[in-house]
Amino acid sequence: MSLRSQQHSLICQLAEVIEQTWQSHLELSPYPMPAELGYVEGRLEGEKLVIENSCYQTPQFRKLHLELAKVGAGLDILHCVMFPRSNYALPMFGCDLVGGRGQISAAIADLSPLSGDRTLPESYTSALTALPNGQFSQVRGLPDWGDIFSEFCLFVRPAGAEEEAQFLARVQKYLALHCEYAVRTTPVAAAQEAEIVAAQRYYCMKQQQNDKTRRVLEKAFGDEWAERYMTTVLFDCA
Ligand code: BLA
Repeated sequence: MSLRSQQHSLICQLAEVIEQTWQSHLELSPYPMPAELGYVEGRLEGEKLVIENSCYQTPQFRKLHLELAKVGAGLDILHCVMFPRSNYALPMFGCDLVGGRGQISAAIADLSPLSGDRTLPESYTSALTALPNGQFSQVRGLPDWGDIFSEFCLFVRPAGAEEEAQFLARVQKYLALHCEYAVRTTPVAAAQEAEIVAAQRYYCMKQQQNDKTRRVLEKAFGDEWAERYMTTVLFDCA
């Protein structure tokens, strides 16, 4: 990927970790992405916005999406979501890194529950509780729409290389735990699928309310394009 080498080092490292974890744990096949959305260029207040998408599917996940974006020289973004198929009762892994010019301002990662009662499976709760608590000097508060996230949601502004390394290590554990659980999981009965679909819809609807993401896309590509991109590429419903 050409963008990767130009981005903040935490973004490059996390992109590597995500792809390696997917490749080593899951059975990847290509995901049919509309050709015009795989690589996109726009202009944001005179600065170039470049977006590169890589997408896969597996028996358990209808879409694994890793997106890297760069706005001019100053804004680097990594966005990643693992959308489970509607017949797998799995949480939603999501991660967003936003920063540039040497500083990541927002580093967020979560395994978000998709069950009707909005709790994680017991094996997630016990594994995540057992992880060492990172030491982060700047923990950030979730926005109003953030009720989709779990109690294990990590949202920080990493201060320095040591905190960046801790963030990376923790996300790597989230990913490995999630992939290991996913491949052991058996599909649910058809009658349970509606609940999973509804929970994914709710998750996507909330994420679509992130005005910070929307504004970046609107400024570069216009309101209509931003709406289409947020609802069909970033957070499409099952
Ligand atoms: C924040 N996301 C942001 C910010 C920007 C973007 C500019 C503000 C950074 C800051 O407050 O320091 C922009 N993110 C983007 C763009 C894309 C993107 C343009 O992914 C894609 C092209 N967002 C996600 C996912 C999660 C997420 C999967 O895409 C979580 C799992 C969370 N991003 C998220 C949250 C904030 C954020 C919670 C902070 C929002 C706020 O404070 O209001």
